[in-house]
Amino acid sequence: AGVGVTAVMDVDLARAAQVANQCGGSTVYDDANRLIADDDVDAVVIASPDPTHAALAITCIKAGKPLLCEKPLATSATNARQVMDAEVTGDKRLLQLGFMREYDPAHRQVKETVDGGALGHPLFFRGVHTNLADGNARTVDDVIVNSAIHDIHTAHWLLGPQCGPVANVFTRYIPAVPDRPQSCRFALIDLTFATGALATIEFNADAGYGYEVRVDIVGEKGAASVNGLQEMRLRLDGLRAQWIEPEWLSRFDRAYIEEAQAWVQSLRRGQPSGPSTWDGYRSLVVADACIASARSGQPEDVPAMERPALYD
Ligand code: ISE
Repeated sequence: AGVGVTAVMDVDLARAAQVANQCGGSTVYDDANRLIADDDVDAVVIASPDPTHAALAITCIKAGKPLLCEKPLATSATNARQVMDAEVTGDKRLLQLGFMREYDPAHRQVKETVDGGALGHPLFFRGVHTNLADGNARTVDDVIVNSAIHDIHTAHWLLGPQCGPVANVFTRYIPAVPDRPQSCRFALIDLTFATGALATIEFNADAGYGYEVRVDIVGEKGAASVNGLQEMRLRLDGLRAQWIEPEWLSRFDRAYIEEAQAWVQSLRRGQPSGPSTWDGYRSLVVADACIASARSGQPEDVPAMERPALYD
C-alpha cells in the first residue's frame, strides 16, 4: 500500500511486459541500469539472481535511490564490502536487505522473548532449514551463500546482541553426488559466538517432504521455538497430521508482505530501518568462513569486523 509500480525489468522483455500488465501498466526495460536511471523511479526492488545483487545495489546507491535487495547482499564478503563502502561514502542508509524472517510473526515473538530477557542469557541456537530439490545438485558454496545465509543471519539477529559476533565456524556436509565432492545434499554448520554461546544450522537441500524452517533458542532459564508451519493440524483416524508448505513463498507469504510494507513506510520516514547492508556484509563474512571450513575440513576463525557508525 502507498506505492505504485512504475517500471519492470527482465532480460526477457515479453515477461517484463506480462508482469507490468499485472501491476497496472508500467514502463518495461530489459536493462536494469536504465530502470534505475529512470527519473520516475523513486525506489527499486532487486529480485534478480544472486551474482547480480552487488553491482545493481551499488548503482542504486550511487543514484541515491533506496532499494529493497533480495538476500544475499553479494556472493562474497569482498563484494558485500564494496556495497557497504558505497553506502558509507554516501553517508546515508539506502538499502534494506531481504532477510524476510525478521517479519515472520513467530520469529518476531521469539526475538521479543529473547531480547526481553525472559529466557536469561542465551546459550544455544538451533536452526533447521529444508528445501525440496529442483533436480539439480547444488554446490556447498551455493548452499551456504544462498540458503544457510538466512540461518546465519537469524542466529546473529537473535543471539548477537547478547552473545557478540560469531568467532569460529565448522562446516561438515554430505555431497549430493558421490564423485562430485563440492556438491551438497546436507550441511551441518556449527557457530561459536564470542561469549561461548553455540549454534548449529542444519540445511537439507533435498528433504523430500517440503519446505521447513525451525528455530530453537535455549537460554539459562528457558527455551523458545519457531515451529511456524502455517497449515492446519488435523487429528483423524488415529493420526495427527499437518501439511508442510512446499516452498518459501507460501511459508513466508505474510513475512514478505510485511517486509515490503515496512520498507515503504520506513522510506516515507526518511530511510530504511530493516535488515541493513551491515547485516548482509556480516553474514557473508561468516559465510565465507563456513565455505573455507567446508574446504579445509577444519574449524575456521571468523575475521574481526568493525561496524561503521552509519549502522549504529
Ligand atoms: C531461497 O532464495 C530462499 O530465500 C529460501 O528461504 C531458501 O530456503 C532457499 O534455499 C533459497 O534458494
